Amino acid sequence: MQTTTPLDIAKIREDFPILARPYKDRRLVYLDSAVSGLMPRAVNERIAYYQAFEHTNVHRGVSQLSQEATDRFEEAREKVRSFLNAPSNKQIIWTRGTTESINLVAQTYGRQHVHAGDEILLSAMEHHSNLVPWQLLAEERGAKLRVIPMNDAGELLLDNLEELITERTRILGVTQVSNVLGTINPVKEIIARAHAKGVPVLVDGAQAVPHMVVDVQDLDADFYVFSGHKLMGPTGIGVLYGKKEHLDAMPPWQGGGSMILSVSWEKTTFIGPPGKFEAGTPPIAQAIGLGAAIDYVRSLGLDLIAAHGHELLDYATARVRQIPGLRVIGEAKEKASVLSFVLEGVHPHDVGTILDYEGIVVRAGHHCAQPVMKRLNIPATTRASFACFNDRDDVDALVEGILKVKEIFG
Ligand code: C6P
Repeated sequence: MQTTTPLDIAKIREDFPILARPYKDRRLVYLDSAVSGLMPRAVNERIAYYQAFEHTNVHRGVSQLSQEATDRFEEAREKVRSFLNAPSNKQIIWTRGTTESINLVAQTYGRQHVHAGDEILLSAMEHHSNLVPWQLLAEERGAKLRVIPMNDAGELLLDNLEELITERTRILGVTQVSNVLGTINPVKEIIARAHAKGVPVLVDGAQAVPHMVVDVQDLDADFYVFSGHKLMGPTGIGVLYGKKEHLDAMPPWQGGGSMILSVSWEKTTFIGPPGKFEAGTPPIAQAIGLGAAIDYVRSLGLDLIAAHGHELLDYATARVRQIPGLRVIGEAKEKASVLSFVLEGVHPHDVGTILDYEGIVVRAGHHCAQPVMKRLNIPATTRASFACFNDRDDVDALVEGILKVKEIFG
């Protein structure tokens, strides 16, 4: 059954070859886009074309081939710049993913600014990627992590934010969308309030970019990070956006080729951003693939994708709520299309495994957010996440699958 949003879901589904493959002798019901988006044919084809006809190294050669590869690579950077509405493509740094982007900031900006007794403020719903790098830094520096708490619905408690931001706070890290709860955090407001106290903010956009239009200038984010594979691009590519004044002042992270002005045994000098942070041969095909993914989502329209996701989330939430013994985890007023739940008497891993027998791919576990599990006093959840190619049939299959799980577990 189609949704009522203007996206032509049947046509969109044809863009994803994987949806046509048999899975457990059934129609593949992919409800795990929050772990990794499926790649549309256009992205696969763009990568294959690059590999077959355009590939060599970038920023190194005098050949036309090398210039062409460099042009395609830099065009992809420009697509990311425009996607985030960053002021300059010099502020777009390629990384391997969200995790690497955050580690880069922690180990450069963080090491420059965080010293003994300082504080790093994070939200209670951070993915391990926006927690562990800061914890490593805090341990190294003798600094302390502080936490913005959340309520049982999975909403950040921001009333006392100004008290949590002290004169020792050196950076605030917050996810725009929680990968477990689906909560959309008011990052623009958080950034304004942090800035009022002179504290820069890193926004983890890993789960936001597939669901909403992001404008880093409007947000006034100091750093914004995301992964290509969550946006229907390939794995192995991610993005770090940073404000110019931060990137200019930060030291390089890794050393090597392509990031230097001059090297001697005595001293090395470096080029400016983004090259300063891109030592070695970059993930060229992956960057070009991410550019193609951005073209794809923009051709559908991010606002239409968001509206479709909301409609499916509302439909799915209403349907699963009718299942006795099922509890939705994450009931924030503002949510992206992520639906976590627990089923009384059945471990989420068992739920996920049985759903998989039925051809329904979901994620089960702590979702790399153990502090969230601890806060909500649950070991894990089962999580369904929706994308532009999902329809109500997928949700209905999920509901039938859950009923089957209940049948098996009595
Ligand atoms: N979340 C999920 O199933 P990487 O692995 O670097 O591409 O992304 C890490 C990451 C960072 N922040 C958020 C909010 C995320 O959701 C993720 C990845 C996946 O929820 C895998 S654990």
